[in-house]
Amino acid sequence: MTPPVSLTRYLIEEQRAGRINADLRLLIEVVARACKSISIAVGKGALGGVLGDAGSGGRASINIQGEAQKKLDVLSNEILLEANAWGGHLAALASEEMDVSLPISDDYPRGNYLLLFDPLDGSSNIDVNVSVGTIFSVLRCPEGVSEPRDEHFLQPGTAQVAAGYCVYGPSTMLVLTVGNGTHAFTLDREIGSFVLTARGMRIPEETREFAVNMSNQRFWEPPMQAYVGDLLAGKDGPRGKDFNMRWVASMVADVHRILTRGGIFSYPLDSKCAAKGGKLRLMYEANPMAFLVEQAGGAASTGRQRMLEVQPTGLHQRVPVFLGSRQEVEAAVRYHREHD
Ligand code: AHM
Ligand code: MG
Repeated sequence: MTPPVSLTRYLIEEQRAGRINADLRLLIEVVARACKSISIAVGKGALGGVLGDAGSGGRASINIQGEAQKKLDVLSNEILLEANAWGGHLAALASEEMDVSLPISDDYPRGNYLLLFDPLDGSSNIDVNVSVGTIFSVLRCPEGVSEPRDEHFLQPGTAQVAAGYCVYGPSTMLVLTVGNGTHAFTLDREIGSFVLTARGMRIPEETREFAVNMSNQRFWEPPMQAYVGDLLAGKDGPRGKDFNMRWVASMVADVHRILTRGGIFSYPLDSKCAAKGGKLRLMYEANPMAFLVEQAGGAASTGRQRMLEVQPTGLHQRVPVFLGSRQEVEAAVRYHREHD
Protein backbone atom coordinates (compact mmCIF):
# COMPACT_ATOMS: atom_id res chain seq x y z
CA MET A 1 0.00 0.00 0.00
CA THR A 2 1.39 3.45 -0.90
CA PRO A 3 1.75 5.75 2.13
CA PRO A 4 -0.68 8.68 2.34
CA VAL A 5 0.61 12.00 0.93
CA SER A 6 0.07 14.92 3.27
CA LEU A 7 -0.46 18.48 2.06
CA THR A 8 2.99 19.29 3.46
CA ARG A 9 4.62 16.55 1.40
CA TYR A 10 2.67 17.52 -1.73
CA LEU A 11 3.83 21.14 -1.38
CA ILE A 12 7.46 20.16 -0.76
CA GLU A 13 7.37 18.02 -3.89
CA GLU A 14 5.93 20.94 -5.89
CA GLN A 15 8.74 23.12 -4.55
CA ARG A 16 11.38 20.54 -5.49
CA ALA A 17 9.92 20.37 -8.99
CA GLY A 18 10.40 24.15 -9.22
CA ARG A 19 6.70 24.94 -9.54
CA ILE A 20 6.42 26.93 -6.31
CA ASN A 21 8.96 28.59 -4.01
CA ALA A 22 9.34 28.19 -0.26
CA ASP A 23 7.37 31.35 0.49
CA LEU A 24 4.34 30.24 -1.50
CA ARG A 25 4.54 26.80 0.08
CA LEU A 26 4.53 28.27 3.58
CA LEU A 27 1.77 30.70 2.70
CA ILE A 28 -0.48 27.83 1.54
CA GLU A 29 0.37 25.91 4.73
CA VAL A 30 -0.71 28.92 6.80
CA VAL A 31 -4.01 29.23 4.93
CA ALA A 32 -4.59 25.49 5.40
CA ARG A 33 -3.90 25.83 9.13
CA ALA A 34 -6.39 28.69 9.39
CA CYS A 35 -8.95 26.55 7.56
CA LYS A 36 -8.48 23.82 10.19
CA SER A 37 -9.33 26.35 12.91
CA ILE A 38 -12.39 27.53 10.97
CA SER A 39 -13.40 23.89 10.48
CA ILE A 40 -13.29 23.34 14.24
CA ALA A 41 -15.40 26.46 14.90
CA VAL A 42 -17.94 25.49 12.21
CA GLY A 43 -18.06 21.92 13.49
CA LYS A 44 -18.95 22.98 17.03
CA GLY A 45 -22.15 24.58 15.74
CA ALA A 46 -24.55 25.66 18.45
CA LEU A 47 -22.25 24.23 21.14
CA GLY A 48 -19.59 26.80 20.26
CA GLY A 49 -21.98 29.74 20.65
CA VAL A 50 -21.00 30.89 17.16
CA LEU A 51 -24.28 30.62 15.24
CA GLY A 52 -26.47 33.58 14.36
CA ASP A 53 -25.82 37.18 13.35
CA ALA A 54 -22.88 39.31 14.45
CA GLY A 55 -23.53 42.70 16.01
CA SER A 56 -24.58 43.99 19.38
CA GLY A 57 -27.54 45.62 21.07
CA GLY A 58 -29.93 43.93 18.64
CA ARG A 59 -28.27 45.66 15.65
CA ALA A 60 -26.82 43.42 12.93
CA SER A 61 -23.32 44.21 11.75
CA ILE A 62 -23.27 44.97 7.98
CA ASN A 63 -20.25 44.33 5.74
CA ILE A 64 -19.03 46.24 2.66
CA GLN A 65 -21.37 44.11 0.53
CA GLY A 66 -24.37 45.49 2.43
CA GLU A 67 -25.02 42.04 3.90
CA ALA A 68 -25.63 41.18 7.56
CA GLN A 69 -22.57 39.39 8.92
CA LYS A 70 -22.84 36.11 10.75
CA LYS A 71 -20.76 35.56 13.87
CA LEU A 72 -18.85 32.90 11.96
CA ASP A 73 -18.15 35.31 9.06
CA VAL A 74 -16.42 37.63 11.51
CA LEU A 75 -14.63 34.84 13.37
CA SER A 76 -13.38 33.19 10.16
CA ASN A 77 -12.10 36.52 8.89
CA GLU A 78 -10.25 37.10 12.16
CA ILE A 79 -8.73 33.60 12.08
CA LEU A 80 -7.41 34.15 8.53
CA LEU A 81 -6.08 37.63 9.34
CA GLU A 82 -4.32 36.51 12.51
CA ALA A 83 -2.79 33.40 10.90
CA ASN A 84 -1.42 35.36 7.95
CA ALA A 85 -0.28 38.54 9.67
CA TRP A 86 3.16 37.48 10.87
CA GLY A 87 4.48 34.75 8.51
CA GLY A 88 6.53 37.11 6.34
CA HIS A 89 5.16 35.72 3.05
CA LEU A 90 2.52 38.34 2.37
CA ALA A 91 2.56 41.99 1.36
CA ALA A 92 -1.18 42.53 1.90
CA LEU A 93 -4.54 40.81 2.33
CA ALA A 94 -8.05 41.51 1.06
CA SER A 95 -11.28 39.95 2.24
CA GLU A 96 -14.95 39.89 1.29
CA GLU A 97 -15.62 41.08 4.82
CA MET A 98 -13.32 44.14 4.72
CA ASP A 99 -13.91 47.44 2.89
CA VAL A 100 -10.31 47.89 1.75
CA SER A 101 -7.18 45.76 1.56
CA LEU A 102 -4.87 45.51 4.53
CA PRO A 103 -1.09 45.82 4.15
CA ILE A 104 0.97 43.64 6.51
CA SER A 105 1.85 45.74 9.53
CA ASP A 106 5.34 47.23 9.95
CA ASP A 107 5.81 44.96 12.99
CA TYR A 108 6.50 42.02 10.64
CA PRO A 109 8.54 41.48 7.48
CA ARG A 110 6.60 41.90 4.26
CA GLY A 111 6.66 39.19 1.61
CA ASN A 112 5.89 39.21 -2.11
CA TYR A 113 2.37 37.80 -2.23
CA LEU A 114 -1.15 39.18 -2.04
CA LEU A 115 -3.87 37.01 -0.52
CA LEU A 116 -7.59 37.42 -1.18
CA PHE A 117 -10.29 35.41 0.53
CA ASP A 118 -13.96 34.91 1.18
CA PRO A 119 -13.59 33.68 4.77
CA LEU A 120 -16.94 31.89 4.97
CA ASP A 121 -18.80 31.52 1.72
CA GLY A 122 -22.44 30.49 1.79
CA SER A 123 -22.82 31.72 5.34
CA SER A 124 -26.60 31.93 5.01
CA ASN A 125 -26.38 28.13 5.33
CA ILE A 126 -24.57 28.06 8.68
CA ASP A 127 -27.61 28.23 10.91
CA VAL A 128 -29.22 25.28 9.12
CA ASN A 129 -26.12 23.04 9.28
CA VAL A 130 -25.45 22.93 5.54
CA SER A 131 -21.93 22.97 4.02
CA VAL A 132 -20.04 26.26 3.89
CA GLY A 133 -16.47 27.01 2.84
CA THR A 134 -13.47 29.31 2.60
CA ILE A 135 -12.25 30.46 -0.85
CA PHE A 136 -8.82 31.98 -1.47
CA SER A 137 -6.66 33.35 -4.25
CA VAL A 138 -2.95 34.26 -4.28
CA LEU A 139 -1.38 36.91 -6.53
CA ARG A 140 2.13 38.36 -6.73
CA CYS A 141 2.62 41.84 -5.37
CA PRO A 142 3.78 43.95 -8.35
CA GLU A 143 7.53 44.56 -8.26
CA GLY A 144 8.71 47.75 -6.62
CA VAL A 145 5.48 48.24 -4.62
CA SER A 146 6.37 48.84 -0.98
CA GLU A 147 2.93 50.09 0.14
CA PRO A 148 0.39 47.73 -1.47
CA ARG A 149 -3.09 49.18 -1.95
CA ASP A 150 -6.36 47.97 -3.52
CA GLU A 151 -5.17 48.87 -7.04
CA HIS A 152 -2.27 46.42 -6.79
CA PHE A 153 -4.76 43.56 -6.38
CA LEU A 154 -6.52 44.41 -9.63
CA GLN A 155 -4.84 41.72 -11.72
CA PRO A 156 -6.72 39.33 -14.04
CA GLY A 157 -7.32 35.77 -12.85
CA THR A 158 -4.61 34.49 -15.21
CA ALA A 159 -2.10 36.12 -12.82
CA GLN A 160 -3.12 33.88 -9.90
CA VAL A 161 -0.24 31.72 -8.63
CA ALA A 162 -2.45 29.59 -6.38
CA ALA A 163 -6.13 29.24 -5.55
CA GLY A 164 -8.28 26.95 -3.52
CA TYR A 165 -11.20 26.40 -1.25
CA CYS A 166 -11.88 24.49 1.90
CA VAL A 167 -15.34 22.92 2.16
CA TYR A 168 -16.69 22.29 5.67
CA GLY A 169 -19.07 19.44 4.97
CA PRO A 170 -19.49 15.91 6.33
CA SER A 171 -15.71 15.89 5.93
CA THR A 172 -13.46 18.93 5.61
CA MET A 173 -11.65 19.08 2.27
CA LEU A 174 -9.09 21.46 0.85
CA VAL A 175 -9.05 21.70 -2.95
CA LEU A 176 -5.99 23.40 -4.34
CA THR A 177 -4.21 24.40 -7.51
CA VAL A 178 -0.79 25.96 -7.95
CA GLY A 179 -1.19 25.79 -11.73
CA ASN A 180 -0.34 22.10 -12.04
CA GLY A 181 -3.72 20.40 -11.84
CA THR A 182 -6.42 20.50 -9.18
CA HIS A 183 -6.02 18.25 -6.17
CA ALA A 184 -8.22 17.47 -3.16
CA PHE A 185 -7.01 16.85 0.40
CA THR A 186 -9.24 15.48 3.14
CA LEU A 187 -8.69 16.57 6.73
CA ASP A 188 -7.78 13.63 8.94
CA ARG A 189 -9.31 14.99 12.12
CA GLU A 190 -7.44 12.55 14.35
CA ILE A 191 -3.97 13.60 13.26
CA GLY A 192 -4.95 17.14 12.22
CA SER A 193 -3.44 16.84 8.77
CA PHE A 194 -4.76 17.27 5.22
CA VAL A 195 -4.19 14.09 3.22
CA LEU A 196 -4.22 13.91 -0.60
CA THR A 197 -7.33 11.98 -1.59
CA ALA A 198 -7.91 13.03 -5.22
CA ARG A 199 -4.89 13.83 -7.39
CA GLY A 200 -5.54 15.51 -10.73
CA MET A 201 -9.32 15.96 -10.54
CA ARG A 202 -10.99 15.95 -13.98
CA ILE A 203 -14.40 17.42 -14.68
CA PRO A 204 -16.35 15.35 -17.22
CA GLU A 205 -16.65 17.37 -20.46
CA GLU A 206 -20.36 16.72 -20.83
CA THR A 207 -23.08 16.84 -18.23
CA ARG A 208 -26.79 16.47 -17.59
CA GLU A 209 -26.79 18.52 -14.39
CA PHE A 210 -27.10 22.27 -13.86
CA ALA A 211 -26.98 24.46 -10.75
CA VAL A 212 -28.78 27.78 -10.61
CA ASN A 213 -31.16 29.61 -8.29
CA MET A 214 -34.33 29.08 -10.36
CA SER A 215 -36.33 31.52 -8.23
CA ASN A 216 -34.56 34.32 -10.12
CA GLN A 217 -35.76 33.09 -13.52
CA ARG A 218 -38.08 36.02 -14.21
CA PHE A 219 -35.23 38.48 -13.59
CA TRP A 220 -32.75 36.89 -16.03
CA GLU A 221 -31.55 38.31 -19.35
CA PRO A 222 -32.85 36.83 -22.67
CA PRO A 223 -29.75 34.59 -23.30
CA MET A 224 -30.14 32.92 -19.89
CA GLN A 225 -33.90 32.56 -20.38
CA ALA A 226 -33.28 30.81 -23.69
CA TYR A 227 -30.47 28.63 -22.32
CA VAL A 228 -32.34 27.32 -19.27
CA GLY A 229 -35.57 27.08 -21.26
CA ASP A 230 -33.85 24.57 -23.54
CA LEU A 231 -32.32 22.67 -20.58
CA LEU A 232 -35.80 22.30 -19.09
CA ALA A 233 -37.25 21.16 -22.44
CA GLY A 234 -35.30 17.93 -21.91
CA LYS A 235 -34.82 15.22 -24.48
CA ASP A 236 -37.63 16.46 -26.70
CA GLY A 237 -36.06 19.95 -26.87
CA PRO A 238 -33.10 21.23 -28.89
CA ARG A 239 -30.54 19.90 -26.36
CA GLY A 240 -31.84 16.35 -26.82
CA LYS A 241 -31.35 15.17 -23.23
CA ASP A 242 -33.00 15.42 -19.82
CA PHE A 243 -31.21 17.55 -17.22
CA ASN A 244 -31.20 17.27 -13.43
CA MET A 245 -30.85 20.32 -11.15
CA ARG A 246 -28.98 20.90 -7.86
CA TRP A 247 -28.60 24.13 -5.85
CA VAL A 248 -27.00 24.14 -2.38
CA ALA A 249 -26.66 27.97 -2.29
CA SER A 250 -23.09 27.51 -1.04
CA MET A 251 -20.83 28.14 -4.02
CA VAL A 252 -18.10 26.01 -2.45
CA ALA A 253 -20.41 23.00 -2.10
CA ASP A 254 -21.91 23.45 -5.57
CA VAL A 255 -18.46 23.79 -7.20
CA HIS A 256 -17.15 20.84 -5.20
CA ARG A 257 -19.93 18.66 -6.59
CA ILE A 258 -19.12 19.85 -10.12
CA LEU A 259 -15.39 19.16 -9.69
CA THR A 260 -16.30 15.69 -8.45
CA ARG A 261 -18.98 14.58 -10.91
CA GLY A 262 -19.44 17.35 -13.49
CA GLY A 263 -22.22 19.86 -14.10
CA ILE A 264 -22.56 23.56 -14.79
CA PHE A 265 -22.81 26.20 -12.06
CA SER A 266 -24.25 29.56 -12.93
CA TYR A 267 -25.07 32.77 -11.15
CA PRO A 268 -26.10 34.90 -14.13
CA LEU A 269 -26.81 38.56 -14.39
CA ASP A 270 -30.36 39.39 -13.34
CA SER A 271 -32.30 42.61 -13.08
CA LYS A 272 -31.95 42.56 -9.26
CA CYS A 273 -28.14 42.51 -9.34
CA ALA A 274 -27.52 44.13 -12.75
CA ALA A 275 -26.53 47.49 -11.26
CA LYS A 276 -23.79 45.73 -9.28
CA GLY A 277 -22.63 43.65 -12.28
CA GLY A 278 -23.76 40.30 -10.82
CA LYS A 279 -24.05 38.56 -7.45
CA LEU A 280 -20.72 36.78 -7.02
CA ARG A 281 -17.42 38.52 -6.50
CA LEU A 282 -14.71 38.29 -9.19
CA MET A 283 -11.56 38.49 -7.09
CA TYR A 284 -12.24 36.02 -4.27
CA GLU A 285 -15.09 33.85 -5.57
CA ALA A 286 -15.19 33.65 -9.39
CA ASN A 287 -11.45 33.83 -10.18
CA PRO A 288 -10.18 31.21 -7.73
CA MET A 289 -13.01 28.84 -8.71
CA ALA A 290 -12.31 29.50 -12.41
CA PHE A 291 -8.62 28.67 -11.91
CA LEU A 292 -9.50 25.40 -10.12
CA VAL A 293 -12.08 24.44 -12.73
CA GLU A 294 -9.79 25.18 -15.70
CA GLN A 295 -6.99 23.20 -14.06
CA ALA A 296 -9.45 20.27 -13.84
CA GLY A 297 -10.23 20.47 -17.57
CA GLY A 298 -13.41 22.55 -17.22
CA ALA A 299 -14.24 26.07 -18.35
CA ALA A 300 -15.32 29.32 -16.68
CA SER A 301 -16.91 32.35 -18.30
CA THR A 302 -18.99 35.43 -17.58
CA GLY A 303 -21.15 34.26 -20.51
CA ARG A 304 -19.35 36.76 -22.71
CA GLN A 305 -15.68 36.47 -21.74
CA ARG A 306 -13.30 33.89 -20.26
CA MET A 307 -13.45 34.57 -16.53
CA LEU A 308 -9.69 34.53 -15.99
CA GLU A 309 -9.20 37.26 -18.61
CA VAL A 310 -11.55 39.81 -17.03
CA GLN A 311 -9.52 42.91 -16.12
CA PRO A 312 -10.71 43.81 -12.60
CA THR A 313 -11.74 47.37 -11.86
CA GLY A 314 -12.54 47.01 -8.16
CA LEU A 315 -11.67 44.75 -5.25
CA HIS A 316 -15.31 43.85 -4.61
CA GLN A 317 -16.34 43.81 -8.28
CA ARG A 318 -19.16 41.39 -9.12
CA VAL A 319 -19.56 39.31 -12.27
CA PRO A 320 -21.98 36.82 -13.81
CA VAL A 321 -20.58 33.27 -13.47
CA PHE A 322 -20.82 30.12 -15.61
CA LEU A 323 -18.39 27.35 -14.78
CA GLY A 324 -17.99 23.59 -14.92
CA SER A 325 -18.12 20.95 -17.65
CA ARG A 326 -16.43 22.41 -20.72
CA GLN A 327 -19.06 21.59 -23.34
CA GLU A 328 -21.90 22.89 -21.18
CA VAL A 329 -20.14 26.18 -20.43
CA GLU A 330 -19.48 26.54 -24.16
CA ALA A 331 -23.20 25.96 -24.78
CA ALA A 332 -24.12 28.73 -22.31
CA VAL A 333 -21.65 31.08 -24.00
CA ARG A 334 -23.19 30.21 -27.39
CA TYR A 335 -26.66 31.21 -26.14
CA HIS A 336 -25.21 34.56 -25.03
CA ARG A 337 -23.71 35.11 -28.50
CA GLU A 338 -26.92 34.13 -30.26
CA HIS A 339 -29.44 35.96 -28.06
CA ASP A 340 -27.60 39.22 -27.28
P1 AHM B 1 -21.85 34.93 0.52
O1 AHM B 1 -20.40 35.03 0.11
O2 AHM B 1 -22.35 36.19 1.15
O3 AHM B 1 -22.14 33.72 1.33
O4 AHM B 1 -22.73 34.83 -0.85
C1 AHM B 1 -22.35 33.98 -1.89
C2 AHM B 1 -23.30 32.81 -1.97
C3 AHM B 1 -22.74 31.69 -2.80
O5 AHM B 1 -22.07 30.78 -1.98
C4 AHM B 1 -23.95 31.07 -3.41
O6 AHM B 1 -23.68 30.46 -4.65
C5 AHM B 1 -24.89 32.24 -3.56
O7 AHM B 1 -24.46 33.22 -2.64
C6 AHM B 1 -26.29 31.86 -3.24
O8 AHM B 1 -27.12 32.89 -3.56
P2 AHM B 1 -28.72 32.77 -3.44
O9 AHM B 1 -29.04 32.83 -2.00
O10 AHM B 1 -29.20 33.95 -4.22
O11 AHM B 1 -29.14 31.47 -4.06
MG1 MG C 1 -19.05 34.36 -0.80
